[in-house]
Parts: sequence; structure tokens; C-alpha cells
Amino acid sequence: MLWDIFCRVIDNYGDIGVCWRLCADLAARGHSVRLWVDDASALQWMAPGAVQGQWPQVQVLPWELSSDTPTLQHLPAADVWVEAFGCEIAPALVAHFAQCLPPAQPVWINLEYLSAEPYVERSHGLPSPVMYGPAQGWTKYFFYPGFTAKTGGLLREPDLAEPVQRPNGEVREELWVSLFCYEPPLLQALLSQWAASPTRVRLRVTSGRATHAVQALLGARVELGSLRVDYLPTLSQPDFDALLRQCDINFVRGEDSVVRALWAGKPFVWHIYPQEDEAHGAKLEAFLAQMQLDASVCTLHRAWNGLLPPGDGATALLALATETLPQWRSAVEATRTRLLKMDDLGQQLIQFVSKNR
Ligand code: TRH
Repeated sequence: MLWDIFCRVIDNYGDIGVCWRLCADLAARGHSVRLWVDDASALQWMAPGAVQGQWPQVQVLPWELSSDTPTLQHLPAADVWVEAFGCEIAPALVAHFAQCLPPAQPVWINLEYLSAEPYVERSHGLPSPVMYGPAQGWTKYFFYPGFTAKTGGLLREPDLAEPVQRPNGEVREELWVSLFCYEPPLLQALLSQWAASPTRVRLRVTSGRATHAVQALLGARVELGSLRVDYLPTLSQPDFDALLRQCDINFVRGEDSVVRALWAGKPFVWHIYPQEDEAHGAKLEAFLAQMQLDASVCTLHRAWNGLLPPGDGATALLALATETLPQWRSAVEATRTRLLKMDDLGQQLIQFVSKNR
């Protein structure tokens, strides 16, 4: 099938990160994909070669062209439209394909944000009739990623790598930690705890906001007591995923990397994307509940996200003691095993489209 995927980058890398994974996944399953995106800059490092047209079966197109009727006239009609995260497809594109003869009605999917909240099961797959405009009478469907069998599942490549096992016990002499975050209020306390730790800690800090947040606290220092900091360049998605598999603890953020942390199978702390209406608190709690984590790990999550009263946070860091890691890791592995039994998001989308064509 031919898929059109529409993506508008709001901020950070989640929109394009998720859309790109979906494109690559569909292509790997034998489909052809056009990705319409208003800012493809992050793809230069996330998926080298993609923008240059070197990715088999995926064409990256500038968003502006989706309003350019002469361009559209040369394009075959897609079988599927995926409107990611409520970005509105350009009216000119809708009009063009609706006015073709015969009209090229695609399966039109609104791909939503990931959440473990109960509304996801209720809303997944619901139709929404298009009430006006050139596509009046067509139907859009809501497609919700999620963590249960009644949702659209999670993005997962068919050849997903196994978590890296340590040959000699759970933790090597040096604790390896990846850091991908916004500006967590506990960061200073965390760095101080690791500087004073009996175990050496190697902190692998991802580029961008995480690097800026650490450098704002440490300045030019890269060693502080037991703590050693590596600042990483921007990584391709496969290299980012490999980083998570190699570390003993992963600090991740936003929509896509939390899923990758699950697949990496290591203890992780999620910095949830903060929302203005504070909706992220409920979203975090729903996620923690389905993970069935120890109470201390849940407290650490709340503190890392600034959702505890100031002062209550510092003791939360005790959850990171090396003795507690094996138990924490078992909890992540149990969730990973459960999720692996579900169909992944790519499979489910293909099945959904086949059923609704
Ligand atoms: O960058 P994010 O914070 O994106 C956010 C969230 O998804 C949020 O929910 C969304 O609403 C907002 O964007 C608009 O975190 P996320 O989702 O993990 O996306 C990061 C992507 O970047 C992910 O695909 C992994 C990728 N990445 C790399 O490929 N290489 C790197 O070096 C790094 C640091 C990230």
C-alpha cells in the first residue's frame, strides 16, 4: 500500500521521531511511504540519508508542497492518510484527492499521542465522520497507541534487539547511565549523589537540552568525585536505541524514548512532556500503575518530574541505589515481556487499514 504520513513539528523531537519510526517500519514491511513534514532538520541525524531520498520506499516531502496543486497532480493517490498528533492535512491536498475522478478516498487515520489512561481503550478505533469540505461524507478514525490489547499498541520493529545482559552479575564496576531529559528539578541533587557514590558512575548525556541542563550545573567539569560525564553527539535512532540497551539505567523523556526504554529492558526514569494544563500528572500516574513498579521508584518518578512538594524529592533518589536495581529491572522485564505478546503499532495499523478499506 501507499501511505501518506503528515507531521508538523511542535517542539523537541517526538513528533518527527515517532513519524519517522512509523515510516521506516512500514517500509520494512514492504509498504511505500510519503512523509510530509514541515521541519525535517532532525532527520539529518535521526535517520541519515532519509531527506536525501536514500531510504528505500520512503520519500520525505516538504509540507508546503502538500498545498501545491501542480505537484499533487503528479502524485498517485495514497491508500492511507495518517494525520499525526492532530496536525491538519492541507485543505488543498484533501480537495485535490477528493475531486479526482473517481475520488481517491483513503483510509484516514488520526494518530494520537501515547497514554496509559483509560480513555485510550474507549477511544481507540472510533470513527469520526467528516462533516464539511470537499471530503464531506468520508470518515476519519482515531488510532491510539497504548499498552493494552484494546489499544493500537507500541511501535516495535520486527527484529527488535534483545536487552544487553551483563556477563558478570547485574552491574559492572562502573554504573552506566544515559540522560535524555528536559530540565528536571532533581538534577543537581542527582549529580551530587553520584559524585559521592561508592560506585563509579558514567553519565552519558545526550545532546541538546540534557547537555545544556548538565553544563548549567557543572560548567566545564566532566569529573566530579565518582561521577564522570560524557557529552554525546546527536545519534541516529538505531544508535540511540543501542545506547539505552548498553546502559544500566536510562533517563528518558517524552513519547518515543519511553517506549525505547521499555524495549531496552533496563531500569528507567521517565521525564514526561510537561503540559500547560498539568494533564501530565495523571498521565504519569497511569503509566506508573500499569508498570507495577516499587513505591520508591514511583516516588522517584514524581520527584524527577517536579510533582512532589519541594524538599520531598531528595530522598526519592535513594531508589537509584545499586542494590535495588535487580528488582527494578525485573519489573521492567516483566512489562516488556507482556508488551511483546501484543501486536505492535505497525502491524495493528496495517490490519486496521485492511479492515476499513
Ligand atoms: O524530544 P521529545 O521530548 O519529544 C516530545 C515528546 O514526544 C512529547 O510527548 C511530544 O508531545 C513533544 O515532543 C512534541 O522526546 P521523544 O518523544 O522521546 O523524542 C525524541 C526522539 O529523538 C526519539 O525518536 C529518539 C530520538 N533521538 C535520537 O534519535 N538521537 C538522539 O541523540 C536523541 C537524544 C534522541
